[in-house]
Amino acid sequence: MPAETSPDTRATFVVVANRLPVDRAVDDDGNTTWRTSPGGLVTALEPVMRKHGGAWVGWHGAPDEVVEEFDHDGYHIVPVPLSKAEVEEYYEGFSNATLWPLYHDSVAFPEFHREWWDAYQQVNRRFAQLAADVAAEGATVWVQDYQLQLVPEMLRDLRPDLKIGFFLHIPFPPVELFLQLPWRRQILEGLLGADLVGFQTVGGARNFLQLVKTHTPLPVTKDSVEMPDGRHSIARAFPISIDTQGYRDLANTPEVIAHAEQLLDDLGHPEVIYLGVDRLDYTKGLRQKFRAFGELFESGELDPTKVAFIQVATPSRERVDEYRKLRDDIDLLVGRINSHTADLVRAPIVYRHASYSRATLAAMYRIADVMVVTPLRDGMNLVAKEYIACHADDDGALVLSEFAGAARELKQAYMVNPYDLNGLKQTLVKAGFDSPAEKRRRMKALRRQVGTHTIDRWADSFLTTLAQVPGPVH
Ligand code: ADQ
Repeated sequence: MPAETSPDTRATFVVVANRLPVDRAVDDDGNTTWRTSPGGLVTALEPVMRKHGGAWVGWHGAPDEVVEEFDHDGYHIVPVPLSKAEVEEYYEGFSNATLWPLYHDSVAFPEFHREWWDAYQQVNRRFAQLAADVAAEGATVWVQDYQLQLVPEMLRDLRPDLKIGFFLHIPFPPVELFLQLPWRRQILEGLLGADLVGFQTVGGARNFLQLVKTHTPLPVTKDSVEMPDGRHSIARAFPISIDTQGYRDLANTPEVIAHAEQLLDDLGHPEVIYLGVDRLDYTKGLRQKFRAFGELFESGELDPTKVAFIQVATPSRERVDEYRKLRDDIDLLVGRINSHTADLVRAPIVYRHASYSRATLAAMYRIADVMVVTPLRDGMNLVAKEYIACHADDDGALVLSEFAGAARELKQAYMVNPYDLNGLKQTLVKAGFDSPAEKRRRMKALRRQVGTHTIDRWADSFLTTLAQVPGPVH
């Protein structure tokens, strides 16, 4: 324990994640403030953190800089320093150019570099050490996501008294793909350091348990792995969700309603509005989506004077080559489709490579007749759930890829295989022009699901299960 952390300031609940839930902002007077930042993981965990209090260990986003610990919104922030080389090798390299593509069905080619792996181990060790320093005796530590898969085991070595949970936000790949990883044994052992390893889907948990069975000597009974120290490591699915009521309330504020009206006016009140909201990532199926709409507009199956497709894509990982290439490809594709229209006022595709506030997204969700979510592979996909929460009427429709984790729960969506271009086109038209009764039936069921399966329930269910896992036999 470092000298400056006294036992009484240590936390009984600790989240460890690659990024902190805050971004730095400098005001006009040059003062630094920290604002809660957007993104899947933060969106998901922020309400949980507020409820439980505690500490959050994560990187603050600037390389080669040491930031002191501080308090924010009722919890303690522990910034983890990363050098420029570590950001390149641990984050952009091993996390986002090795693990991310490998865990998403290798839809882009994963690169394997030994130096990246060295950096990954080194940074994981630092996160584990800082978590060990801030956690109180017997505390619960919840480690998040693919960047930190070695932390559970490293932390257990440092602090055997802790309850350690791990949650993987992205898919856990099929056995054959995982086995490509030269460091597969170390990753499995890293994860097994946790008392509870959570996945988005039953399929992810099954893949993991299958690997443990076939590639470690450890006995596996159902979802439980018996560890040499007598404790058990449980692997189970905990599908993540959103703050449903929070989104519902936001979508019904006068400001958001007014903004939605304004957007409709600006777009010229199209008969049908299709909407896509994604991080600009090659896993999200953007190319497939644009190609489908391009063909539909060109063939006249969708009339661009009556129908609009709005796609917003948050800039993401722009220093990783594959993402720069995607950005250029999409710009080219959208430009080509839009240049084929004779309409001088509005292009058929409204594409913005930009980030928006939650309120602006809520306004977009309100006016979207059809939400189009077509990832090639996705751990869950929160956008699908946000749409259902914000689109208050039963007249909406969700087109959803069967390869998103969300498809396991949102069964009444208009399901698509994004690789099947003709099938995708047919379903897009069907969802846009289906009978009101059919749309209502589907939306009602979807709203029931998202209304009852919330982020609170996700966190409660994970943390309750974690608390019940028996510790080591002494
Ligand atoms: P992501 O891959 O980031 O998350 P997703 O679940 O869709 O994917 O979350 C994206 C978040 O960013 C949503 O909250 C969305 O509102 C927001 N967002 C998207 N586009 C935006 C824009 N243009 N402007 C502002 N905000 C935007 C990872 C996994 C997912 C998993 C989540 C949570 O890849 O599968 O669902 O973590 O576990």
